Amino acid sequence: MLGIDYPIFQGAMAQISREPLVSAVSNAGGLGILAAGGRTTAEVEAEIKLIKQHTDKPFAVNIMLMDQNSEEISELIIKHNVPIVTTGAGSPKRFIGKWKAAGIIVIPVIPNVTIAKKMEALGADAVVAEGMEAGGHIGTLSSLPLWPQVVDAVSIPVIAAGGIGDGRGILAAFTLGASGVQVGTRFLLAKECPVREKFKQLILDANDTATVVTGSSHGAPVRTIANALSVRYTALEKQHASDEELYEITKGALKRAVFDDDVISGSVMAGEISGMLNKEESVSDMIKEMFDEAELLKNHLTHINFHSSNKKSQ
Ligand code: TUI
Repeated sequence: MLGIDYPIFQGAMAQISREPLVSAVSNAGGLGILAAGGRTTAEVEAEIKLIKQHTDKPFAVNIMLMDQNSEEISELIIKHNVPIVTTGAGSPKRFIGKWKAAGIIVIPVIPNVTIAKKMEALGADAVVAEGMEAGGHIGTLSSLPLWPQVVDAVSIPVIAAGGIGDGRGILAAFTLGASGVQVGTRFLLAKECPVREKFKQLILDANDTATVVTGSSHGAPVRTIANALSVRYTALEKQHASDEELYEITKGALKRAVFDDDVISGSVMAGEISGMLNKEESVSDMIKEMFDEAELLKNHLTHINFHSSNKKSQ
């Protein structure tokens, strides 16, 4: 359906998923996705042109629907014949008609069954079902119960996201009925990923409990690596601080972490799988390693006999 070699999307990470990460993933046979979130329309246009210079393989643009310029970005996608669009943090209802008319494949990211069904009814070609193990802005359901419930509820393909970082995760997702996977956090450790060294080091150093969710009291939960910013934010939430006070400390926080090496008062968005990730490598090595592992594991699983323990006890 998408013309890619491996059934893997590189999750759109705001500020981070840009050239060269996007073209590296597409050139390696996955689907590179440019994150338009938090960027000006002119910047996104320049990135699309740059990606086209670096790859002739399919790539996608992700629209963060809470952004002010999402209407402009929606037009840009048509203007530049971007073949695939993914959406996050809202409903793409107002754009789907014109994208479909232009022959664009539309794949919304969704956090639950109700929204998945709504997207299917609107004409979405597939959905990315993202569990709250993921980094960044999240829903409330975990991947293990979310994926099969979405698979059962819709007839379009489901791409599993949230908590996948190796071949075991890929096989688990396919076992639960997914047709593909979306991986974000592991790509933070790609050599081609433009985040600064301290950000990468925080992911390398993270253990299983290193991430925290803030913002739930305001209906906008975000998962990050715990740091001074998250501690401060949580304390303010407990004191029922105003939206203005909370906004004041998070303003520009993602850019501070990604580009200024400020991982203390910056927002280090990353998923729960951070604790398992321990090496920096090229995008192509990463993708090959994950699918080699999934293939090996798939063959190994055929040797398991789930009935053998019953037989022994009879
Ligand atoms: O969008 C994401 N993850 C993100 S966006 C982002 S940018 C950001 N920057 C600064 C502060 C906060 C965020 C970082 N991470 N994931 C996809 C996703 N979409 N998760 C949840 C949803 C979602 C939620 C509600 C999708 C649809 C929806 O409602 C649709 C409807 O019909 O109401």
